[in-house]
Amino acid sequence: MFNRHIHLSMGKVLPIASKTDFFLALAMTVRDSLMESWLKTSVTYAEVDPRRGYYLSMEYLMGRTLHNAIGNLGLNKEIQEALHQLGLRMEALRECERDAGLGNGGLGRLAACLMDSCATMQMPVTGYGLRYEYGIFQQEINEHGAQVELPDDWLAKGNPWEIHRPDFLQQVQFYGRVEVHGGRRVWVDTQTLDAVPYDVPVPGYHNATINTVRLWAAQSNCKFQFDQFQAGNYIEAVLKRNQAESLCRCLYPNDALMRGKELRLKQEYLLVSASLQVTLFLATKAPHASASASSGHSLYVASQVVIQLNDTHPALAVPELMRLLLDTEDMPWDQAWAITQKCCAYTNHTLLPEALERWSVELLHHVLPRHLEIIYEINQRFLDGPVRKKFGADDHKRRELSIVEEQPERVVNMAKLCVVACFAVNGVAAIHSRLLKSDTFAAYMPLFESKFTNKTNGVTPRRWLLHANPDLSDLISKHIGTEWPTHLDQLEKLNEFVEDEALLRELLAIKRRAKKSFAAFIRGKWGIDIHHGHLFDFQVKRIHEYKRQLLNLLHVIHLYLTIKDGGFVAKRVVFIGGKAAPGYARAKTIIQLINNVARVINADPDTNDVLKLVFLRNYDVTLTEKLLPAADLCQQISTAGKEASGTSNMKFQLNGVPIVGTIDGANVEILDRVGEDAFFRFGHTVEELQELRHSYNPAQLVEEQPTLRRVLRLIESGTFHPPGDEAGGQAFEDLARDLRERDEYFLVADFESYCATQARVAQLHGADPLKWARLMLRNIACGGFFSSDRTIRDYNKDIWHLPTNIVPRVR
Ligand code: DL6
Repeated sequence: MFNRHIHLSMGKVLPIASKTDFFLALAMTVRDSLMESWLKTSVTYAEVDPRRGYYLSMEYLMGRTLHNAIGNLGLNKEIQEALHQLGLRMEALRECERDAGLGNGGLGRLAACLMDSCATMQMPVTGYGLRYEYGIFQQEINEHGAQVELPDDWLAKGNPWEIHRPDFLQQVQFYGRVEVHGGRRVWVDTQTLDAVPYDVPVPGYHNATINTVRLWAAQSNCKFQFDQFQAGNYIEAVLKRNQAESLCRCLYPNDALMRGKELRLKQEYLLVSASLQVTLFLATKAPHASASASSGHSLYVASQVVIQLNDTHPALAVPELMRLLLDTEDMPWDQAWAITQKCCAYTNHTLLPEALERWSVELLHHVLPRHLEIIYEINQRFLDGPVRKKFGADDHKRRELSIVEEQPERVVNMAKLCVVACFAVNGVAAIHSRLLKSDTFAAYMPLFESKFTNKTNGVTPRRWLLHANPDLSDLISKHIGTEWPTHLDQLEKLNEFVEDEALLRELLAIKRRAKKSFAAFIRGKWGIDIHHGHLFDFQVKRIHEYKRQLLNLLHVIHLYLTIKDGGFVAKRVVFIGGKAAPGYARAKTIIQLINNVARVINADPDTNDVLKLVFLRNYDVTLTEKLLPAADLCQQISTAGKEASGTSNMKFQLNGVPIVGTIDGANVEILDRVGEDAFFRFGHTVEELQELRHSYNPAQLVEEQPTLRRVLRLIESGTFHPPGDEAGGQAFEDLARDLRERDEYFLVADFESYCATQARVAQLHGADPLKWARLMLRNIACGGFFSSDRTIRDYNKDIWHLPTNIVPRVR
C-alpha cells in the first residue's frame, strides 16, 4: 500500500521521494486502513438510526493525526517494522505533519479530546466545525523579544486526512430583509453561499468505531454574482467569488473580545446553519422518522437529536433551528420552541464577563434579520411568560433577565439566550459550575436551577499519556495491565506500589531520560543549553493576565536576585510557553518581558548554572506532547475564580507531574484527589479575594514585602529593557506600576505565599528523590477521574442519553 501511494498518489519512485512524500504516503496508507471501519460506522448509523449527538464547536485543536491514528488502530509495531525495512523511521516522518491548529487553546483542545472519547466509547456523535485555511497563528519572537504573528498555512502541502464532499454541500443565506407574504414571514433578497463539508475521521481506540468531524468551508455558488456575469463583468464577478470564499480563511485568534466582527458572526452562522440543515435532514428523512411520525416528521427530531453547543459561539443554533422549523417546516411557534428546547444544550467555558459574547442588534439586523426577529420573539415570550409569572411586573427583573441588553448599546447576550433556550447548561469544573450559579447566572436560578449541572473536563489518556509518554505507559502497564487507556480509574491500582522502591526508581529513570532528550531538543531547536539535572518547571498555556505568567516571572526575578546576593537557590529551569492574542497588548508585553528577563538571566555567569528561563516559542499541541514526559513541576496559578477549569493541569498530573496551583478551576478537584501533600497549593481563595477586593491596597502591600519591592524596582530600573526598543521598556514600567496601583489579578496579594510554596517544592525535589517519586506516582494514580471518557460518560448520563456500542467489530 505504502509503495503504491508513493507511486500512484505522490507520482514518485522511491529514490527521489522526499520525506514529505513518505509522510503523505504513510498517512494515506493509514487512512486506507481506517476506511473500512469508517464506512461501516456511517452505514451502521444510517441503518440503526440511533439517537445522535451533534457537537457544534468553532474550534477543534486537533494537533497531529498520524501518530494518534496509528496508536488507536494498534498498528504501531507493524508500521515501525515495515518502515524499518525501507530504511525509514516513523519518528522522522511524524515530524513532517503540520498541527491542525483550528483552535485557540483549552476550548478547542477539549473539543478534540471529547471527540476522541466519543469514538472510543462508541457513541454516535458527529463534530461540526469550520475548515479554517489558516489555523492559530505561528508565533515568532523578534530581536526585541516581542511576539510576531505569522499565518499558519497548514494546508500548504495538502491534508491527507480530510475527504472533500462537494455533493453534501448546504446553502447558507445572509443579509436581505424580512417581508410578510400571506401572513407568513419570509426572508428575501438574501445572498447565498455554499457550505462544503470536509470530513475528518476520528478513530476510537482499538475498536471499530470511526466517527466524523465535519468541517465546513465557504464556497460561492453559481447564483452568486449571477447579475455581474450576465452583465459581462467576468473578472469582477470572479474576484467577488474569491471574497465570498474567504469567509473561512482564518480562525479568529482572540479568545476573549470578538465583538462587532461581521466576518466572525458570519462564520458562526455558516457553521450553525449548514450543520443544522444536515441534522434536520438526517433526522426527518431517516427510515424510522416516517414510520413514527404522527404529526409531522420534525417532531421526531426532538427524540433523535441532541445538539451540544461548545460555548456560545454556535448559539445561533437556537434561532436557526427555530427558523428552519417555523419557516421551512411550517410549524407553529410553540411546537418549534418545544423541539428547540429539547434538542439544545449549552456548555459555558468562561467566568470572565468580558468574554461572554454579545452581538449588536444593529449587526444582527444587517446580517441575519430573520434571526433577530426570532430572538426578539423568544425574549418577549420569555419576559411575558415565565418571568412575569415568577416575578410579576418587576421592571428591574425584566431588565436583568432580558436576553437583549440596552446599555451601553443594544446587544443580544448570547449566553442568556442559551440559558433561556437550552434544556441543559453546564460548567466545566465543580467550582466553575458553582460560580455560574451563584454569580454569572444567579438571576436565572429561581427559574432554571434544575437545568444547571457540572461536567468536569477531562483529557484523552490515549494522546496525552499512552502515545505521548510510551516509556511511562509501558511501566504502568507492566504493573497494572493494559486496560487503563480505556478504564483510567484502574490507575488507582498504582497506589499499591507507593512503597515499591524498584518501581519508584524506574519512574525516576524514565524522567531522567525524558529530560535529557528534551534538553537536547531545546539545544537543537533554539541553541539554549539547559541541564537535565535541574528541576524542569513548566507553565504552558495561552498568555493571559488572569493566568498570571507575570507572577511566575516575578518569582524568577526574585530567585535571580537571591543568587546574586549569594543566597541558596535550588537548580531550576523555568519554561514558559504560550501565545497572546494579537490584539491583547498587555499579554504581549508580558511575553516581551519574559524574553528580556531570560536574555539577562541566561547570559549572567553569576546565575546561569543555577537558574535558566526559557520561553517556548510557538507553543502548540505537538510541543505539549514533547514536553510532558520531561516535566518535574507544572504551574496552574490563575487568580482564584478566573480559570473555568484548565486542562493542561490534567495532562501533567496524568504524566506524574505535581502541580503548584491555586484553588481554582479543576485544580480543586485534583487537590481533592491527590491530597495536600502531593499538590502544592497557595494563594487566596475566591471567597478571600471577594472579601479583600473592598479594601485592596496593592501599593501598601508592596511596601510591606521587601522581596517584591526589590523585584519591581529591578523591572523599573531598566535592567530588562529591550535594547533599541524604548516603547517596550516603557511598557515594562507600566506593567510594574499597574501592579502597585491596581493589580486586578491579585499578584501582589499572592506573591508571598507563592514564593514560600515554590521554596517548599524546591526543597522537596532536591532532598529525597524517592519521596518525590512517590508524589509523581500518587499524581498518576489519582488521574483516573480526569479522563475525557469519564466526562463523556457524564454528558451522556445526564444530558445526551445516547446508545453506545452500536458498531459491530470488524477486527
Ligand atoms: O473548558 C475548556 C477550557 C477551560 O479549561 C479553560 O479554563 C477556559 O478558559 C476555556 N475557555 C475558553 C472560553 N473562551 N471564550 N470565550 O477558551 O475553556
